[in-house]
Amino acid sequence: MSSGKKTDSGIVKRLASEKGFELVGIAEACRLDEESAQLTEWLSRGYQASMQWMERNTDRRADPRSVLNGAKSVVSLGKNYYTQSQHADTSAKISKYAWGDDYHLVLGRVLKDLVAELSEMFPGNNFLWYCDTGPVMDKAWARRAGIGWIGKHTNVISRRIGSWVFLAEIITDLDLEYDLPETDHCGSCRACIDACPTNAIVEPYLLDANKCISFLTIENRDEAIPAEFVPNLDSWLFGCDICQDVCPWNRKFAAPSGEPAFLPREENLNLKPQDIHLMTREEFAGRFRRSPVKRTKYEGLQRNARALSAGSNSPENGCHS
Ligand code: B12
Ligand code: SF4
Ligand code: SF4
Repeated sequence: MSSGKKTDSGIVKRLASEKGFELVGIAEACRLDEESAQLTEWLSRGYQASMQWMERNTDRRADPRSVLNGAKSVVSLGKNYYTQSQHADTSAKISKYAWGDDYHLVLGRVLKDLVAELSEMFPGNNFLWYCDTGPVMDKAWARRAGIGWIGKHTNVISRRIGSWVFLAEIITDLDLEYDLPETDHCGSCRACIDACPTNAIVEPYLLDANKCISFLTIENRDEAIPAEFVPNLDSWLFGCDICQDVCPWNRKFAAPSGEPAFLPREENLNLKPQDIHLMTREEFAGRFRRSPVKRTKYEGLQRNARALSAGSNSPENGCHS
């Protein structure tokens, strides 16, 4: 436990909300005992698939004090990225988080400014920001800091704005007042589990990345999507939003983001696999400049488009020739 006089967290929260973060909460920087045991269990089951980077730095992931010596507080931040746009009916689908500019770039700029202002305000203290940019468990901190709970689909849901939010943190040795963790509000619902076309949510709160379309189309580096999943891609070309689309908390509480950089690039809402087949490397680089889609690389997007074309001709989709 920390000792001495705590700093009023209101100042930090006000500054973060002025910078556009809709959700701000603060947790004690301590060891994530329960969550790191769950991470170990998740890894031991092989649910990280080929994301070997998830196996590294587990000690640092477990304790922010190993990232910043003397850390006292973790400021958890949430940024809404929801927009009301829809894919065209026949479009190959890109998930919402990738419709506009890459959040690592957009939020990285804001976080850098925020940390600079905090450092000026509290010259004797240190501040480190993360936004899926290092060995930090973004969702665990969001729950502990009270900004949302981890739903059965394993994404963080805010009671106020749902789950279409990016998460970030500032780790600091400033001793701030802490918030209470958020409690679970999934209840008996299992809409996400039932809607997942590949049964990737193997148990409530437990996701097997090997089966998740988001992994298969983004992080996966294999030359082909495994045949068993091809008929079930449900037109997803990059990422997947199904488990969040069906969540009652999003249906009721999602509200448009005020961040113009997250608005969809028009062409991302109406793409055909044929457009991808015909796309050159140069066109790919130009079209997806500053976009998260770059993560899967040219080869990955081509592979995904091939799988969608193959899937639309598979027997499961009614083509019994
Ligand atoms: C690896 C990763 C992935 C992997 C694995 C996903 C996963 N569930 O872990 C893949 C590639 C599949 C993925 C997909 C997506 N991701 Co991702 N991903 C991450 C990353 C880098 C690490 C997550 C992690 O630590 N996983 C390890 C396991 C152990 O954690 P977990 O599933 O969250 O498990 C927790 C609980 O479920 C629970 N738990 C685990 N096991 C058990 C067992 C029992 C019995 C119980 C009760 C509880 C329990 O405890 C765990 C620890 O708290 C984070 C960024 C970061 N640095 O944190 C982004 C992050 C989670 N991703 C994000 C996003 C946006 C997505 C996608 C929506 C993108 C898309 N549209 O395609 C999808 C969502 C898919 C889904 N249903 O989760 C956001 C989520 C924002 C939010 N509101 O929660 C994050 C936080 C990035 C960010 N900074 O904004 N992602
Ligand atoms: S992102 Fe898609 S494939 Fe992954 S768990 Fe959610 S619904 Fe299933
Ligand atoms: S769909 Fe239902 S079970 Fe799944 S995360 Fe949302 S509220 Fe929880």
